[in-house]
Amino acid sequence: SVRPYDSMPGNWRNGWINLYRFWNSDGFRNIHNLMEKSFQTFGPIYREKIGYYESVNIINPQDAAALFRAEGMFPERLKVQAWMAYRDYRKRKYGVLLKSGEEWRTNRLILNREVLSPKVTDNFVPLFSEVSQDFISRVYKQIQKSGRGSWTADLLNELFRFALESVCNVLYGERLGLLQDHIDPESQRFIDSVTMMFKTTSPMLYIPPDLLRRVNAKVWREHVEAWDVIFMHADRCIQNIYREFRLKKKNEDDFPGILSNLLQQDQLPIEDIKASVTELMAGGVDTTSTSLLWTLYELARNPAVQSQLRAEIASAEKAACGNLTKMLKSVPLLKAAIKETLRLHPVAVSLQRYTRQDLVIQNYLIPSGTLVQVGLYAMGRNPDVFHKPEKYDPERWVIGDNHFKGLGFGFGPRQCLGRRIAETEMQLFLIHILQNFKIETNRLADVKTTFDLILVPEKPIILTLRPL
Ligand code: HEM
Ligand code: 2DC
Repeated sequence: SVRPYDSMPGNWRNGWINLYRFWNSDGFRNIHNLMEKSFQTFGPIYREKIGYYESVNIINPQDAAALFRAEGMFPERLKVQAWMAYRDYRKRKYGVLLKSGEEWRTNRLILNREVLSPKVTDNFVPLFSEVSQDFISRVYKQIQKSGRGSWTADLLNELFRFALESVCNVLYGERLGLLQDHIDPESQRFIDSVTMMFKTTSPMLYIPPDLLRRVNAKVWREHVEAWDVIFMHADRCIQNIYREFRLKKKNEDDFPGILSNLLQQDQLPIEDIKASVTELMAGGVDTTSTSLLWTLYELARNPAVQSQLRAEIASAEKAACGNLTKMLKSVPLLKAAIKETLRLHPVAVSLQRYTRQDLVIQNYLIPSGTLVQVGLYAMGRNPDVFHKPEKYDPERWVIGDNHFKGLGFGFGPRQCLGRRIAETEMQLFLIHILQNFKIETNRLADVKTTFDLILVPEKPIILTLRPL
């Protein structure tokens, strides 16, 4: 028979004691490890309450499938209060990231057509390829400057610049020039602000932002300042395109960019378009760059995988006669490598949904309206789910049963809107890098992970790029 909700294991009876314990175990930067430990202690399902924040946590792919099967037409994930508080405070509209209900759905369906559908993503290929090639040229320049025949560096900020240049190229159909020697200080300020925005969000998951605002706390002020820079810079980019669009200055043959297409469609109010395009621009920086850094790091530690990928790319290039769009259809191992990176190093520590009906998982009754989290980081490292989880082995995605295991971008109608942008951008970057350089590192020991709202490397990763 089905077990009642209150018999579920876990520490959920006193949220305030738990918040205190959480604080003492550096929980704000450590959620991923605490979740992994809780699954070890309580098994594949546990209930938890930290401060006000109550959730049921699951780890099995089958259980995730049950959760998503019941998500309905208007799935909702955990609302990040700090992000909503900023927009309320500055009287700005929510974009698709923060909207809910019918309004979310109509906005999302219109955006899907220009951002996510296979029909448009082929248009992104030459744009990402062009930016990747500029990155490659920049690496060769740095190699020359070093005088050592190779370039050794912490590539994180370089990848931030690559990612912002890439996402702006597809959003606005324009280059910012971030891969030149001299970078516009405003763009660097945008990049730093996105990182700061994420960093200052995590404490506010547990302490209500409205309270922090009333006491004028430093994290709230820094958070507001970061979003102010993000919105100001995005507004400027959007205004430029809007002006050009009304003057019809664009060449008809070129892909005009996502923003122009949305304006052309004329199906969303301009304020809604601005809100979501700003989210796409901010969402396009730290996510793909961090995932690419982790991938380069894993490839440096696994030279055999690196050679395999290089061979796959070479034969795909030959078969496609250099046509990149065609080539992307015959690099299964490269795509598997990106999945494998997101298994060990997901951007999101968990996926969440509010249940909209009573649900039975692991034979426990979960009442409608409960926040259920899929422990993505814990799942990726669980030996019951993945054989030899510590091994970076892209091939595991090509063979075997992967039902509800590759959830790095979420699932269903509320999955990552930037998914195709991210995937295409990362695939092209890796193709160009692998065609030009050997990736090496001295750091063979595991680099740990820190939670700064998104999961990031705990310390700088130093890599060497050496021409083949
Ligand atoms: C949502 C992961 C890159 C924009 C999400 C979610 C995940 C995720 C897990 C929640 C999905 C769910 O609840 O089912 C990732 C990963 C990325 C990435 C792993 C790169 C490796 C991007 C990029 C953009 C972006 C490049 C923008 C260009 C968004 C937006 C949402 C979202 C707007 C909210 C969608 C909605 O609520 O309707 N992402 N993301 N992401 N992501 Fe990404
Ligand atoms: C963070 O407990 C941990 O893609 C919380 O590009 C639950 C939670 C809720 C929403 C998640 C967030 C976590 C991690 C970062 C995500 C976010 C939804 C979208 C966002 C996964 C897991 C991200 C990085 C977007 C950000 C877009 C932007 C404009 C800030």
